[in-house]
Amino acid sequence: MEVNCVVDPDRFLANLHKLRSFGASGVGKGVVRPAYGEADIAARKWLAQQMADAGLRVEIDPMGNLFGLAEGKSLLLGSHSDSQPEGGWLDGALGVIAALEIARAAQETGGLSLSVVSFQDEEGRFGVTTGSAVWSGHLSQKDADGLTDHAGVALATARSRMAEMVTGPVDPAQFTGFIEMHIEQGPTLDATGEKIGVVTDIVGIRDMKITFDGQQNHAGTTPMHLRRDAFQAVSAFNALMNDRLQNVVTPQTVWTIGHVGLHPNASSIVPGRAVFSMQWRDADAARLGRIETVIRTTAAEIAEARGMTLSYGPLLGFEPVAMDARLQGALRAASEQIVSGQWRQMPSGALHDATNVSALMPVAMLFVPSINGISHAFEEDTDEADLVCGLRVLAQAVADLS
Ligand code: HGY
Ligand code: MN
Ligand code: MN
Repeated sequence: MEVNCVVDPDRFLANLHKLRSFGASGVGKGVVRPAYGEADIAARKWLAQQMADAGLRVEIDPMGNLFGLAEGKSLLLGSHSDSQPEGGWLDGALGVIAALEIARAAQETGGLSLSVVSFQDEEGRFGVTTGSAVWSGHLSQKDADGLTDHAGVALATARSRMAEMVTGPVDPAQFTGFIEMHIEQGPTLDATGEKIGVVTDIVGIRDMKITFDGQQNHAGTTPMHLRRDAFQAVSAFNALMNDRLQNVVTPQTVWTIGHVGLHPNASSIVPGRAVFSMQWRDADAARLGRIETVIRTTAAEIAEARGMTLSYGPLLGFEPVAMDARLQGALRAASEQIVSGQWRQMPSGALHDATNVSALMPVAMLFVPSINGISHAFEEDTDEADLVCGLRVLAQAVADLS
């Protein structure tokens, strides 16, 4: 109970704004803080100092996951502090700063044993939730190190920039569970006017790079029928795949080509190579597999018809996971106590570190509304009163669990 009385909403909001200053974009409340970049490392150094000031022991594992540890067995709270290449100020940051505030309040009260984490590369500069994927054992450090970003930089090279900060592995056995607070990043709570979403499940995801290699050539002299144009192959693949997926998907299924690299990417050159990201998400693991079959079959047909060489990067992904019943119950009870009748249970369409952590311990999540449902964009925002409401619900749930 006590911890809820001493969380300081002003300190919480001030720290959230301070974290935004690392990589602030200048557009709205946007942030540019991709994993292992200068702003990310500076933010992690600041966060480490905040954790130490809060009375927590700072440890950083070889991936750059940053922990502020309470003594003995503790409940872990947190999220991530890296951002998308163009991100908002709350995605991940909210869960980390809320955790910091509640753990600090707990230290000041001398009651609860709460630890804090900011996972590294949740936003997948190199993979999918890479930092927590390695911490949970889903991905080996060796396999992770071989992953490259869109510029061709290897994760091993990027993480070496944090090498002097690393203290060593952090043992998951010291944690009794993990709760991650996050913005919803979708339209549901904003549309209904509800204040809290208690997450029931997180969808599954698959993600891989696809490459079409054709023939680079002159854009003025090469007749259309003789071209092996890699962009035309991507375009035809996309249209055919969209058509075929209609037989497989539900209204909740989503798929995205979010990154396309054309080589050499010049107006007067028929592009010889296209490397693009293919990502799909669904709550049903079997459907994820059927979608993969459509994607691979369609890409192979396009390659054959257009004289392309087809290759794939590693298939990354996670199965759908359910949140822990006891932790969900605590979040439901705290929601009912603090925002009676103004909360709902809901699935998460976004992926979160909680998916990885669920392999190690019981996990749960709570959402606060996203204005207009916008995220992974500079416009991402939430009413500050709603942020504080989420902080209070999490603090209450944590107090009740203890
Ligand atoms: O893409 C996701 O769902 C997460 O924000 N990385
Ligand atoms: Mn996030
Ligand atoms: Mn995100």
